[in-house]
Amino acid sequence: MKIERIEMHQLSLQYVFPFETSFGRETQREFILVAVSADGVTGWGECVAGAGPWYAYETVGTAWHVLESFLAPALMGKQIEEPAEIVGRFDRVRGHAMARACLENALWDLFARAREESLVEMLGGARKRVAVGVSVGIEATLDALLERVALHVDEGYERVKLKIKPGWDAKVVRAVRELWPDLSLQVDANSAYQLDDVAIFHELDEFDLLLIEQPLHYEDIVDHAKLQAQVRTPICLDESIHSPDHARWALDIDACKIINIKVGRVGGLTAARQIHDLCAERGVPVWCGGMMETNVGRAVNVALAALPNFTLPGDISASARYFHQDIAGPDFVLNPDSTLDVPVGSGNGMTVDMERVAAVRSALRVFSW
Ligand code: OSB
Ligand code: MG
Repeated sequence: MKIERIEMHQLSLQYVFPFETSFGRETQREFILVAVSADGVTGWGECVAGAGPWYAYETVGTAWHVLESFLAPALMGKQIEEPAEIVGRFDRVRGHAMARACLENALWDLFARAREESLVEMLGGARKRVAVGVSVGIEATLDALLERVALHVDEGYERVKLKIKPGWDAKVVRAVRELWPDLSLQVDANSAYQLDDVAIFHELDEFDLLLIEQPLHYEDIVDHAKLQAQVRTPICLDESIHSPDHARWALDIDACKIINIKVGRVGGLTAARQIHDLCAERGVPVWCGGMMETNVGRAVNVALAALPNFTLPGDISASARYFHQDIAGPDFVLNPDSTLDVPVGSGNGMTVDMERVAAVRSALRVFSW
């Protein structure tokens, strides 16, 4: 297919409730949505870079720059036969995985739609439903946190992830564990600790957690390997894994026992599937992380999580957990068994609401051939 048109939309949506992690609190999601068209078909991709360089160095601003100045021009007018081809074309750009990923994901959607196939079929996933959980942010008080967890447990989530940071860790986990002894529970530190804090991780070892996510430095694997050797609970890496090579390096030195795969962080669906395959070969479970996406990004996550080695519940909650009104639909609704249905429609299964996009848009850039 010859790529004839690329649109970049900068959008902003208010969260249903603020989300706080060890790197800060946010009340709205700013993001870029891209549309790639060829032969009268359009595919969509969501860029998961955020407003500031907190989770990763990429931001909406850097992604916009890299997309506009380098990636979109490299794709415009090109004849492409497979979405994976783009990986080679984008190789010259070092880093900027989130910018690369949104265009690659738009191509997957475009090709799937052109072939009248679903994204999950194109990826080779077989599940009709995927197990999911909910990521619970840091709250002002322990009571507020317990209320929030109760709300999500009542909604039907069978797995909860608690965001932790120094001063908001063992006592919070203990309180949640006491109220919900059988809940599948895990924690995410977003790099808020150092190896010297090992005593806290020994304390966390008591609570039968599924995993401890990214406790140490966001680029580290060496200290994580030292920590994993000293704790029982599996360590899961998020921020430190940017590519299939990073996954291999981490597994080679036993820096973790589990990997959180985020499509944006690793540069697209091709790399995400490669990490899935590598982990499957090594007997290492993976799960699908989330970046507070709209339904466009969520549809990609759900399709990816339908691959066989995604054996732990993903951070892919129902649409209602994120925004009052999404920019695409249909919404994802939680099934009573804490799963989401995998879309079966053509492409990612989503229809973008162009009126809604226009209403929440702050910038638009169009390339046409
Ligand atoms: O570390 O997993 C993370 C959101 C933004 C940045 C980093 C993270 C998260 C989440 C959100 O935990 C999970 C979700 O999208 O539901
Ligand atoms: Mg994380």
